[in-house]
Amino acid sequence: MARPVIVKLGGSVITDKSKPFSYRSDVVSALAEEIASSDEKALVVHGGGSFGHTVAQQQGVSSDVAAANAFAVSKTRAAMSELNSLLCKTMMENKLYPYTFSPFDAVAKAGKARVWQWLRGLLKSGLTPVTFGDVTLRPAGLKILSGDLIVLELAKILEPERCVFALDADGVYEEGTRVIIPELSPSKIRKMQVPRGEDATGGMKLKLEVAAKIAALGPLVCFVSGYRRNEFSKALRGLEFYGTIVRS
Ligand code: IP8
Repeated sequence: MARPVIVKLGGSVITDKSKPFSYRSDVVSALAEEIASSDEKALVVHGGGSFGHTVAQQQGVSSDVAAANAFAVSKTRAAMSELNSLLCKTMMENKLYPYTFSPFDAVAKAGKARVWQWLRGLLKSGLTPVTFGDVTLRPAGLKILSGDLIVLELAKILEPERCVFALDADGVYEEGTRVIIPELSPSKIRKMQVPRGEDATGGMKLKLEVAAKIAALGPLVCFVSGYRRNEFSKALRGLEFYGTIVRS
């Protein structure tokens, strides 16, 4: 089997972050259609958008701050499950057959070789493994694990061909401008000053840190607009696209 592609569908692409619980079925539909019509074996990780992040903020839980009580954890996870089931429904309408797995940390503990074999089996069966940012138990309590970090963990296990991040921007911009940086290296990223953003996780700063680590392992990382389906499709298929590519 060819090496898979990991696709991260950003929360601000698949939802409208300015309105709580607003799912963008038209955008997800277009992206799902592109994945289904490509020959790529894709795994999908999605973010929290106006579902997970809205509740996380209300409940005061983040990737730094542990949940104060069990209610906050269940409430945040319920919002993520709700978004996940909407996304899975849209995928199926576009002939993409999702297999959601969660929580990621339990899976990861099964060991790299077994997870690789398991995910490969799902892909071979024509399924699209799907997972999402979650609330996970860490030594310091129940905190949010961003979908971006899940992409990194999956990249370590699967050694994908590339990781494609569908964003609500055209790629990575030169500081303070709308000028796209076509190519970045891990060392260039380490020298960049990027604000953290207001998410319960790490925003663009975290995405770039993750991209630098993935590219250092070998796979290419593509940052592309999730609203430009043709550019997304090209990035997915390994063709030249409008956006930012990260390679070491
Ligand atoms: O949007 C956040 O995932 P991300 C997940 O990928 C939750 O950072 C639970 C808000």
